[in-house]
Amino acid sequence: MPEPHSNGLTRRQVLGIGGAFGLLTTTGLATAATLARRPATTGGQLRSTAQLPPPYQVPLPLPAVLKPVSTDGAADRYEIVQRETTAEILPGLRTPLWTYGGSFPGPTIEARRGRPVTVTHHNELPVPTAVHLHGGRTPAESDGYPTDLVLPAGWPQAPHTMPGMAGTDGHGGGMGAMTDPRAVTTRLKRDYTFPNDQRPTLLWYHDHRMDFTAPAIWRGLAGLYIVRDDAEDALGLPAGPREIPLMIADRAFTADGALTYPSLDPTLRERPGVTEPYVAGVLGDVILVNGAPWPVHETDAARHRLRLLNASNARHYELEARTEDGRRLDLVRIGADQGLLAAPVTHQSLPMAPAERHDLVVDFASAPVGSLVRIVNRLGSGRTRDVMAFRIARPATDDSRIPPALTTDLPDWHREDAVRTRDFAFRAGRMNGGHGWLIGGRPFDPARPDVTVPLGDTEIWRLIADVHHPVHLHLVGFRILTRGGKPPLPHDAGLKDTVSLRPGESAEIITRFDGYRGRYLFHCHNAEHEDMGMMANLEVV
Ligand SMILES: [Cu+2]
Repeated sequence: MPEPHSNGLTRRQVLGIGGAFGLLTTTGLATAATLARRPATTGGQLRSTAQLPPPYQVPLPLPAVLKPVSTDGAADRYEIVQRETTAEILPGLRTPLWTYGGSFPGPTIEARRGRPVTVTHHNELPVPTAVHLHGGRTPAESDGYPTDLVLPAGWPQAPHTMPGMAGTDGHGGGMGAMTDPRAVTTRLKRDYTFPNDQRPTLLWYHDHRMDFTAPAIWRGLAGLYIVRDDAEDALGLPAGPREIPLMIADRAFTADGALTYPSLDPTLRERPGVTEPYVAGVLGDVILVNGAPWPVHETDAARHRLRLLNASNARHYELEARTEDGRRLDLVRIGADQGLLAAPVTHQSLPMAPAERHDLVVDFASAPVGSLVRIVNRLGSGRTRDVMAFRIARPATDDSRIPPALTTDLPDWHREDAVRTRDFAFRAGRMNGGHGWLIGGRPFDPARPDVTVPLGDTEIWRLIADVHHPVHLHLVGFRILTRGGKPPLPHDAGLKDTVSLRPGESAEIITRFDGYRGRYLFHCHNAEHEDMGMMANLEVV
């Protein structure tokens, strides 16, 4: 990792950025021509052999809200059993899944700001797991560090050695034998406590096991988590049945309905990584929303609050809402990854990288009753252009509103507040003789300190990418200061926890490292990149 250095553009910083670009041209992965094309996505697409349904036939499922097992005292307690099951995703076929509580997506947890939640996760899956609440301001012991594993019954106890880490080689191979003396493993179950001392927003929980996060999420280990507070409730935004969470994820299916994924070791026990065509990311050819293929949702001709999450491993979207007569409805963005914007921003289309969230209000009042409003992905082709549709079933009264001022509690960090600046290059490289994805030239090593920050310090991080890399910081939200050396784009507004770097692009972000001391992470949220090394330690001291 580069040494921290004082603020201001030094000669060394300029050379550091230049060096990153210099290396791009030698990897062969991101030549000048590739960068000029700005490929819409990064990864290889699997092809389903299952019979796929036509679009807009399957009803949109709404994930069940989990009931607490107790609400006594100062916290709400929940239980989730991680277990294998099957579900009907494609009509007439059963799909084996790994689930939180028997469904994909897992059950939604509804939390109130400032009221702690404890979730006891029971691992009945055949492999170790770790649960991370993405976007959570979470104490380190509950943050789901990738070696803080919950071991299933019968898994050999080896607290200081990563299971299956030894003897990997070749393309997409693992990180070689490594140990993590700080790992805190548990057997069968673990309590995760979330203080919810944070701005209200849509979070998501997902598996974060070392080396195997991507296939575990692909098999179904993802669920929604919503933090609310009184101030947001009082805004008069569309609510109740007109507030709809939408978890978008692509998958691919074999003829018998099973998920397909190009793991080198399909048991996910020994050897991490994917086969060569997919090392840049795994894309599916079926778009699921809340676990259903190209679903349709019948609703009122009124304003709706759509709470979008891109839970795909590697697929990027650029979303539009189109009426049957070819109009694009306004996407009024009211919130980012980390909660409400200061004021709404109207978009015609919105890009969405893996793990990003958008909080939108869309008004269906102008769509004729009986017509469809389609949500389409401008970056898709063929069937991956379709995402889902709303069928406008009935006229309706609408007393919702979009206040011109949404919140005043956004952090107000300025460049001059930063006590240091750090540079990180996210790019392809060699790892254990195979293909890897590196931060600052190095693959992830849980035992190596990468970034150490005193609690309360404000820093600017300068990030640069070769191909698409959605960069995510645990613990903190940040603001985007610049993108490609220019002011941020309209969709960069608000408090973020994931910034989508486009091919060849740099960005500057600013954050204050407050909350909790301990061991956290930052990483690429292309899940395949993450599994193949693109992760680093962030220690708050
Ligand atoms: Cu990446």
